[in-house]
Amino acid sequence: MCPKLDPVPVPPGAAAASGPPEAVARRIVHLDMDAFFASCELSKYPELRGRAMVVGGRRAAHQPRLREDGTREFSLLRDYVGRGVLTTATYEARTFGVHSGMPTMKAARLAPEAVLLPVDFDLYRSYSRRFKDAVRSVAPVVEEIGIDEVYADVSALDADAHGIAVRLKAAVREATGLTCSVGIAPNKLLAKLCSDLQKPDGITVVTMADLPTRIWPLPAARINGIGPKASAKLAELGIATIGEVAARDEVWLVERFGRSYGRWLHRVSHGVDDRPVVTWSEPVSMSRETTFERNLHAVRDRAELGEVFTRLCEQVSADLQRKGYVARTIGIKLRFEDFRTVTRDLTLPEPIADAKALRRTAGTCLKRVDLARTIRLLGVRASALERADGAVSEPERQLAIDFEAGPGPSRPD
Ligand code: DCP
Ligand code: MG
Repeated sequence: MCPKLDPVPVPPGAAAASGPPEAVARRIVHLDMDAFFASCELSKYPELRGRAMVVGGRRAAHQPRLREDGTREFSLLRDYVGRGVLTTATYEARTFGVHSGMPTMKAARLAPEAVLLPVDFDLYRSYSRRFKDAVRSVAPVVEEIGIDEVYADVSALDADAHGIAVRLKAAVREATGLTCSVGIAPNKLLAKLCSDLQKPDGITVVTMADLPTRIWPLPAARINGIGPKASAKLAELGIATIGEVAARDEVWLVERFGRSYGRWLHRVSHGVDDRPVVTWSEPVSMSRETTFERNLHAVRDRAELGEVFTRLCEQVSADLQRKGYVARTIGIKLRFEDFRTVTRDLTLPEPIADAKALRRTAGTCLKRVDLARTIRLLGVRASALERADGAVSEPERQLAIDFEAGPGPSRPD
């Protein structure tokens, strides 16, 4: 394990959260694991190294089979039939145009010889814990933002940015055997943008002086918070890159995107972001959803639908209990055969986490939906979370999403 770097003296309390006065330059890391689920799988099946491989679905039929001679037989994408989507792909598979979120059948047309593996979330969670602990062994302030990424505030470390990145990568590699990509910049926004610039196994250090050359040429949609709606509107206005957003003045953006989002666009396009790195944040909601192999009908497939519904409630309940939360609002999400999506929720007088209570409440929500059409997707969500030990949860800090959060499909967790 890498030794901790000696921090330079900091005022009391400064290590709990970053965000020193603006005059003090900060140094923020964004670290993101490379092809995370696929890389975890490679540690189980090292013979697949160098081969195109994708991860998706849960089918037992796609588990590798041990042959008599001790070698393993893997499923290939070309044999896949179904409606699943990929969680990720190795960089070898990406050369065929395959990527996260792509329907598996489409990926099969692009890379028929690629190996297909089912997901193994327990394995990914265990690697996630290990790499995050490794980052904490080097950096004093770490914020977990997803299963395979973290921010760290390394302003207090007495070493150059590149040296810190090398140490972080070495610690992660030693703990997991996996590679990651690191961006170091004066704030979270720029760190996240630049960790992606030299993937995989990259180190990218960006300063404010690099904004015109490194950041402005990037597509505006690369900024976390510029989603499909805002991108489409920017495109209508003839704006494709971050630099083209930055070239417009604030008033022009506010006139077209509203006060809050317009101002935010102006700030982020100039690389401004004062959000601190927080060591811990409360989740807003917990949800589970599933897309069926074939569309199910509320009456004709009642038993199967009921089983899946109960399992989703049990999973949400287990998630809540494992993480120590109770929820006051329980909701459901349905996507019909025509891709129309509806949600319903119910807020209870007392918070719950128990699977049976969750199932009962979600069932009440389901009764409020017209179930004439067949269903593609079913989801269950618990929100208005409170800590089971009585502490009140705070909304998670978010980037400005006012513009995106308007009418339209609900945002994923
Ligand atoms: N993931 C998923 N569905 C998606 C996107 C991602 O299930 N649509 C999962 C699988 C990924 C993990 O989250 O391995 C991390 O997501 P990333 O976007 O960081 O993608 P990768 O780590 O796979 O690749 P990269 O090297 O581009 O970071
Ligand atoms: Mg990743």
